[in-house]
Amino acid sequence: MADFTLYAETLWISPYVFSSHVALREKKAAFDVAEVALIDGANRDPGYETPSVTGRVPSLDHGGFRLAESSAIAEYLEEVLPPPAHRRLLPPATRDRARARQVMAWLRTDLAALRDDRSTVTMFYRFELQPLSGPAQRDAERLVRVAGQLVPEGGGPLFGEWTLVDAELAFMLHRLILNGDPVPGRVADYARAQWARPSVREFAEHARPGTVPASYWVHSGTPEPKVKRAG
Ligand SMILES: N[C@@H](CCC(=O)N[C@@H](CS)C(=O)NCC(=O)O)C(=O)O
Repeated sequence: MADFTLYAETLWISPYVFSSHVALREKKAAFDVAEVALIDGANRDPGYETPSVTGRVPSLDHGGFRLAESSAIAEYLEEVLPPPAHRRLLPPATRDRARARQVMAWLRTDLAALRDDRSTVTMFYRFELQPLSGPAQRDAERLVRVAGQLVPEGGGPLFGEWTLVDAELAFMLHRLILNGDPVPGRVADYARAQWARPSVREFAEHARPGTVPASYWVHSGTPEPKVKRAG
């Protein structure tokens, strides 16, 4: 039996499930995935909602202990599967670790217009999207500026060695890259290199339903992508 169960969602598009899935793989943890049909509101079923506390995915079961919130899950995994026996998720130096937490918190709370205009469903399903709105364009510029400030001159991970923030920042940048929105060379090279990492590929290439069910827009609260008019 696996040590952990990761509660995920059926479309494999959640950036937060992505973070926890990558973290478990990088730790080489033995884990199963249980898909929760957010598209049918199954996360509001008391059988899921009560033990997860918040009713969101991801949540993690570890021997009967249930934990949600992807950043809390990363911190928990770092403690129960500590380095050096298991790969580090956060940088070893105090100030680098603080900076990594800053970026991870920022990615979870800011850039709302960009997250609406280039929701993760547009990364994994094909839409003919309209150009970014003014606010989303400003978010994109801020994201690129922040990444440009943090990515080392010669490329490579932000803190010398790979950490989870590299996967999360690359995921955010791929909202633009996968939709053909411009990202300048050094930042794009960084994001593409991080996107090629096996733990990241596994999530990106995971099997998905062929189409997005209509119920997704009802239950997820995600606005339907603004597509170009035909003709
Ligand atoms: N801050 C949370 C966000 C989790 C979250 O928003 N998950 C979404 C899927 S991407 C969800 O469960 N939505 C269903 C709902 O809120 O009803 C984390 O980092 O884990």
